[in-house]
Amino acid sequence: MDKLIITAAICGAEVLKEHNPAVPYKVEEFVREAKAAYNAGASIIHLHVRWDDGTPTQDKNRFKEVMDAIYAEIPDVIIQPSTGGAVGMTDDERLQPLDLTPEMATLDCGTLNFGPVDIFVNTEKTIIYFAEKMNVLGVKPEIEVFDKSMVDTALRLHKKGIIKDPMHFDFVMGVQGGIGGSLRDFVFLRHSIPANATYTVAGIGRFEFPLAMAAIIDGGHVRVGLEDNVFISKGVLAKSNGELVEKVVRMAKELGREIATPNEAREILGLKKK
Ligand code: KMH
Ligand code: ZN
Repeated sequence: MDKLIITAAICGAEVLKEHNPAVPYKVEEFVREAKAAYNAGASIIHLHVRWDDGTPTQDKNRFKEVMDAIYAEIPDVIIQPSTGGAVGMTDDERLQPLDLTPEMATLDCGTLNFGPVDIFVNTEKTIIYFAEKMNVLGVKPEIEVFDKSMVDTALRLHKKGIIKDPMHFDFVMGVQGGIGGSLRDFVFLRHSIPANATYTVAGIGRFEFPLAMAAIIDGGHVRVGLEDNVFISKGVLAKSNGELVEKVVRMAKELGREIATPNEAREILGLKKK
């Protein structure tokens, strides 16, 4: 079984300091949270950025500022910018971090209700536009699926050569409007991807740690972080992204699964060594 790749989704676009004061807004807070996650065992930082007042942005200069500051402290970490951004942003607004040619970026593979009032729009035209830009720039997509239909969309685009091998999926499970977070749903997604594909699982809210456990056992990979869940245990706020990663590392240790370094993660995912 491969070593375990832990991704830390340190910020997100929806969660606020009101939900957990450790959510980063300022550059130094991004560095603090990325470093805490990395020191605990994360090899990938899934990154959204904000302005100092907390407003989410896809501004490429802000991404550059935050990424440069993170790399200055932890040069070997893998930074995976979001191209999902926040609900309501235009395609070209969302695509800006690709101009920095990151090693990886997210590729959201379908539209869904996102909470009680919002819709996260990803038409097939948008998905193809994003995927083709990633191909031209040599950016590896992490295929974000919030439901089984999105796996099917990705597989169809893979068949057409638009999404390339080896595919790497992120099962985002438990969003209100997407697939649930049960073990049955996890097994359904897990068995819907090709044998040569890799996956990570991002359980939202209370699903974060049970699904992490399932993926550790199954040979998959795990995403945790304040974007997905602000609690370390029921009713207890996590002190940092690092604390969430530490919990996954403890779980993996109990189950005998070793943790991947960033370069080991690069090897598993087919990225170039840094
Ligand atoms: N903020 C969500 C609307 C991604 O990072 O690619 C989209 C999202 C997915 O978080
Ligand atoms: Zn995200």
